[in-house]
Amino acid sequence: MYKKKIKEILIGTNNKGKLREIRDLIPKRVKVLSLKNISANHPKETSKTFIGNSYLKAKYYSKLMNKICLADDSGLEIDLLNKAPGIYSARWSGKNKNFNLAIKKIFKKIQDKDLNWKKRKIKARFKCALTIYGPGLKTISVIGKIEGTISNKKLGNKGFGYDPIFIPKGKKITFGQMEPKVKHRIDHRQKAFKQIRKFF
Ligand code: ITT
Repeated sequence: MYKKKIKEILIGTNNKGKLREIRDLIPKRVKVLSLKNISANHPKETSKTFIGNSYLKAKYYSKLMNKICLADDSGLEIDLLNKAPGIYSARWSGKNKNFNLAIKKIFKKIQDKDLNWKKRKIKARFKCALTIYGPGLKTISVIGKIEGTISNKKLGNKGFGYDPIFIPKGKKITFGQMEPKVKHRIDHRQKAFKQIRKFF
């Protein structure tokens, strides 16, 4: 446990969707800084795990800005695809971060494995690793996940990334069709954040 509560934090992400969601999770009394207007190079995500990559990003941006930093590494695991895209979830969208393309790639790979997939439940989960790294602080890393299935078509335009094809367990609609506040009450990021909320 930290002796002092964190009063100011840099969110080490270039993903606007994540930034919006993390901002919503952090108590309003905490000053949130972002990488907006900072033209920094991105660190290479060389780890094979979500935790490893969240650690590497938090350390990189913390050292760059000399601030306490919270970084997120997340992604979608599809069991039929041996947990792909997993840590490569962002990379599947290419240089232009085109998630229509990434989703098409997912549908194609699932189709290649099973022609009847639209009649089956394709199990998947979102995972989110969060790391807090900062000068004079003990580094903390946590992980949260939410189980679900892959929708057989893209549905909804709320959220970001793979939200239009992920149906959380026990629900009938995709994250893309859900009101953000409903998604944020149950998702992987919220489950990870719950474990570090006490530091704020
Ligand atoms: P930073 O590294 O700068 O944070 P990034 O987008 O490259 O941004 P990741 O390497 O962690 O981040 O990639 C995770 C990808 O997984 C991200 O681009 C999303 O498309 C997807 N993803 C993660 N959480 C998601 C969520 O809640 N809803 C939809 N897609 C999500």
